[in-house]
Amino acid sequence: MMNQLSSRLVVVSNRLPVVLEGKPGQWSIRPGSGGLVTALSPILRNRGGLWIGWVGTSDTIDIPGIKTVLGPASEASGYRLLPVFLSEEEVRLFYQGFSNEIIWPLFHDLQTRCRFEPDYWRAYGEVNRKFARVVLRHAREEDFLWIHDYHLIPLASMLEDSPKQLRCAFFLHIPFPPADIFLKLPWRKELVGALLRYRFLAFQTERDLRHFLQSLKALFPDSRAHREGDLFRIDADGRTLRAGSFPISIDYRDFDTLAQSRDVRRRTREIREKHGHRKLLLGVDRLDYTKGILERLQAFRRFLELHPEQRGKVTLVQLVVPSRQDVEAYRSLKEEIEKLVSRINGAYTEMGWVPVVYLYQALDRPGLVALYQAAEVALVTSLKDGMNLVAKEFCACHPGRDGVLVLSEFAGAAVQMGREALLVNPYDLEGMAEAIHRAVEMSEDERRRRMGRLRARIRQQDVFWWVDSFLRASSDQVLENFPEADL
Ligand code: GDG
Repeated sequence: MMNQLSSRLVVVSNRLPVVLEGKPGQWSIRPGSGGLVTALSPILRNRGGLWIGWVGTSDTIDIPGIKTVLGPASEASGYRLLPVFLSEEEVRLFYQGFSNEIIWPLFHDLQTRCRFEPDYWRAYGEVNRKFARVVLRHAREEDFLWIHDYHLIPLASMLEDSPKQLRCAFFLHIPFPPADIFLKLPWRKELVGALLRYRFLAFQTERDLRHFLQSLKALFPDSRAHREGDLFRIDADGRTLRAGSFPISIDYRDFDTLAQSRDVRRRTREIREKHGHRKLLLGVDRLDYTKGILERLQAFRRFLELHPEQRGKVTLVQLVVPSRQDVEAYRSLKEEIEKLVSRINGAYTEMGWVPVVYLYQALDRPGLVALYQAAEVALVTSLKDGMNLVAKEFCACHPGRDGVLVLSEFAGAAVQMGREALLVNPYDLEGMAEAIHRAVEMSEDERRRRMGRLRARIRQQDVFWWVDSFLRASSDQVLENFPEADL
């Protein structure tokens, strides 16, 4: 059996794991945060890997300047960061267009938000070809290529024309929709056909994988899929590949340790004091219509209507992190959220108590962890979500086991956390209002019991477990038939 990752790892994602700041001639770079970078960095360092991705700016004038600052950043991280440069037009058509106005809404079951523009599709192909050129320049045949997410679905097919035989695995971070939704996509066969060009496909949950298999069967009626242990073997369009589900997770220990640090405990106390030691409910989301922020605010209003005795005792803190501000749907969502917050506050504010505290900003990590810890209840009410890491982070930040998680049944996280969290249907406002009530009234015993179990599971199934299980399951498939002597 092939040793788990006996070859070099090449990660390809839409964005590099660094944040580029400044302007031509004055660039600076800071490392990105997040579990994925933390989990992959040691592997990339040990094997001298590569990470290929877009730098996040459409400034193509000062490419040499950007490359100059990436050099030291590569040295600091211990693996090479290789940039892909996109023009303004490519960002508009490929990133804002095909990725965020077609795949993103469609894969979250919101097909009415899609703009099926043929120009978007063409740009999607062209940019993937651009990524493919960078990959082909730097990757070697014996490498293990791990391609991430919906921006890069066609990448494996675009590497195929080259005489260099590259072997790729793919992980989809967002959900895969049911066939009756997916089949609305004008380029449905091309996209599923492109996924078949990978040797290994990974989804967040078994539900996503099954949805993919439904569309596969509809579009490639001769295809066959059958179970092989935890995986599926797929024979379709002249290819054989394997597919499985691998729920992504967080660096549990890092959050847990930070939550117990002196600085964060002090900040937690300060937050609680500022809110007069009332019960804090918390929402933390990127600005996105899939996160169900409006529905959550409506449910909170209904809770205040139905339970007048709770007024003045409970505060909802809603942190919204700016995101995709160049896409119209996101700008109007921000306005709608702000209007609804003002309406709720206008209706219920009393002297010394404001029901909704709305923060539109990104906090630093200790600030975020303190907020998680200060809150008694987290409201994760996505209309649909690949996983939702906020749900896991909230639990990791409660070493005292005293938090309650209200969780959408349509978040991937519900598969692992659904028994102990209070599951809700985010479209059912009254059901959510009742779940909020149950959460604020839950006895300490029950809270501790549920949170204790959630924490134990996330501790065990953390992001390192996720990377390890993905690589274990995929490396045999990806590197199959590869002559060992060449490794
Ligand atoms: C996609 C899928 C899937 C939030 N506010 C701040 C901050 N955050 C960080 C959180 C968390 C991350 O943002 C959000 O992750 P999610 O998983 O909730 O959502 P997406 O961004 O939509 O991610 C999702 C994920 O990919 C992984 O596969 O779970 O379903 O949609 O980590 O901590 N971080 C900081 N300040 C903030 O104010 N520093």
